[in-house]
Amino acid sequence: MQIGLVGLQHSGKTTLFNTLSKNSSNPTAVKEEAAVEVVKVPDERLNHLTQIFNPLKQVNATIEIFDLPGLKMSDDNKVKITNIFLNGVKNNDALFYIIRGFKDDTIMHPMESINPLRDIEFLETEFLLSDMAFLESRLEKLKKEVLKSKDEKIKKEIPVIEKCLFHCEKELPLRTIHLDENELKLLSGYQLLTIKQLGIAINYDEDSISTVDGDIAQFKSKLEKSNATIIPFFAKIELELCRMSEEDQSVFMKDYGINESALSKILKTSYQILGLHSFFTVGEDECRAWTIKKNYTAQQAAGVIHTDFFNKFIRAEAVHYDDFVKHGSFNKCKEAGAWRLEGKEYIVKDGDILNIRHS
Ligand SMILES: Nc1nc2c(ncn2[C@@H]2O[C@H](COP(=O)(O)OP(=O)(O)OP(=O)(O)O)[C@@H](O)[C@H]2O)c(=O)[nH]1
Ligand SMILES: [Mg+2]
Repeated sequence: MQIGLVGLQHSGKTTLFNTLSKNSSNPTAVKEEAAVEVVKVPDERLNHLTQIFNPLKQVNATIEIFDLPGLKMSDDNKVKITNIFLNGVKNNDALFYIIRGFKDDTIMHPMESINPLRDIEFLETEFLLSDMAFLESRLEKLKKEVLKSKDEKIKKEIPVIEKCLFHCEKELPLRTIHLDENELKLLSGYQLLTIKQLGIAINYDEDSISTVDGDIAQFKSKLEKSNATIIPFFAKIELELCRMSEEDQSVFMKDYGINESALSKILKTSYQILGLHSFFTVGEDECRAWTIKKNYTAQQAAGVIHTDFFNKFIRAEAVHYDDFVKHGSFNKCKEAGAWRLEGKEYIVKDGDILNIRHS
């Protein structure tokens, strides 16, 4: 899973990125290309399973986080969406707008004042215009090609592009359009921005902690049509805290009145907007968390572990984590009727512990 941090210049993307990667020394230098870091997804349930099974290793799920260079303004008050930027986010599954909420006169804001709602709406509009420009030029090209070529793919693509354009013309982002699997496949190679799932993270300073919740509630009601999740975070405070031990960190966060770290919020939101959840495998070698789509069947989940498990799937032995913790062992789960044998169509639940039987 790939997540891209995008936004106007100096909103705190790199500061956030450094807290996520627990790297407090990376200078927040201006870069032309995206920096990437593979982040372990913290998982209390997995930690607990590791304590019980005492395996050789614990393998957490991971997520790749991309720190994109800030978007600059052009002279006509538009944002410059460069090819470097588009290439940087091309394979991202979801984007997070990193929006400036902190006040600091020594750090310039490209629009010269602090107004998170304006910045969010500005990015939404600019990204939508970028998508429309792309779709329009693509459509024009396809309409020319279709006259010369008998390629069925071109014929199929035209109505999909038209459908997307029609949606954008209503000022709606492509993430809110319904596309079937074939339509999505046709669009998958393109550099569309609003088709990606969206989280919005607003970077506040210490002085705003007590008023943040009210702000966020207000933004949520104004941004309903964006279909995005909005979270506040405190990059500068957290960057200072990430040098401390985890214990000290949580004490200081409580002192500040911050009840959850930016990393935790970003990860939870990513799972939520991408419709993902986790299942576990356990054993003497390793205890491991796997990330899958919420609608995955047991056979598809088995395929995430190994393609052979998909092809040679017989059954999945399943116990839910909560049942396992309640009863204490697989044998006790069997006695209590909490141990199940599931077929390939079974929809895996968040927190299932699976053992795949295969031929
Ligand atoms: N006062 C204050 N400064 C902050 C906060 N968050 C980030 N900064 C500072 O703002 C400046 C820009 O932060 P960066 O994290 O580099 O911002 P960025 O979005 O990566 O910037 P670009 O990559 O140039 O777009 C740095 O000097 C940070 O130390 C904050 O919450 N409060
Ligand atoms: Mg940066």
